[in-house]
Amino acid sequence: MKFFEFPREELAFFSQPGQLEGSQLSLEILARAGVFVVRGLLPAQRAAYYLQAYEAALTEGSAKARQNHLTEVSFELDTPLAKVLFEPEFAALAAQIFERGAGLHNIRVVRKDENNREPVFVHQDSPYCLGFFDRYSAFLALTPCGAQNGGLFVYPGTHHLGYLGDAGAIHGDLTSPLYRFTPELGPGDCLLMHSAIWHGSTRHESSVPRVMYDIQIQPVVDPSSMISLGEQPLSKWRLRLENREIFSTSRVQRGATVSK
Ligand SMILES: O=C(O)CCC(=O)C(=O)O
Repeated sequence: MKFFEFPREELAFFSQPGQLEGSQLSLEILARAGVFVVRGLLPAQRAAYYLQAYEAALTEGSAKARQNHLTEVSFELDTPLAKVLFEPEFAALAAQIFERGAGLHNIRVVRKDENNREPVFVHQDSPYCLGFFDRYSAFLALTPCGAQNGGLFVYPGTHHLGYLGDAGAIHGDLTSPLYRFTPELGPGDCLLMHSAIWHGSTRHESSVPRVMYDIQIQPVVDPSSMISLGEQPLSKWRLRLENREIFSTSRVQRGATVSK
C-alpha cells in the first residue's frame, strides 16, 4: 500500500505573507511549519564581526572548506568563530526551543560565492545526524542570503512526514505540489529549520557571497550533544563515532567500497 498525503489548507496557511517570520520566535508556528525566520536575531554589527572572523579564519587556516561537501566550512569549537554559540541572543533562542536544556549537535559555516555556485539538491538532514530526531538547524546569516545568491528554500510542514528511510535527493514530483518558502535573509537574521524538513538551495547567480552559520541544536541530553549550551549537564550516555567505528558493515560502507 502506497500513500503520500498532506493537508493543503495547512500549506495555504504557511504561504500567507509574513506567516513564518517575526522579530520574536513563535514556538507554535515553529512546531506547525518546522521553520521560522527570526528577524534581526543578532545586531548587524555583530554579524559583521563574525563575517570578519570567518574571513580571517579562512585566511589563517583555522576554518577549512570540506572536500566532500559543496558548501561546508568547518572549524573547531575553541576558535573565535564558535563564540557565536554564547552570544546572549543565540543562547536565549536555543533555551526557548529546548526548555529543558539545549545541546550542540554541530556548528559550521555554509557558503557560496563566485568559486562555488552549485545548487544543493532537495534533502532532509536527519539521516546525516546521530542520536534522536528532535533537532533544529539555526541558519544565521552573515551576508544577505536569498534566491539570487544561492539561498536556502524549504518546504514548510514536511518534518511531519518524518525520517524518509534513506539519505539522498528527493524526487521533484513529490515537492512540486508543496509550498516552497525561499526567505530573503539579511545579516543577523536566523532561519530555524527542523532537521527532517525537505530543503535545498538555489544556484548562486550574484556577486554577493552567501555566508551563513548552520548551528544544529537539540536537547542537551541527546547522546550526540557535543557541549551544553546552558547550565544543564550532558547525558551520561554519549556516542559520537565515525560510521566505520560503529558498524562492521553498513549501507554507506557497501556503497563506497563493495559492489552489490
Ligand atoms: O549550503 C547549502 O546551501 C545547503 C546546506 C545543507 O542543506 C546541508 O548541508 O544539509
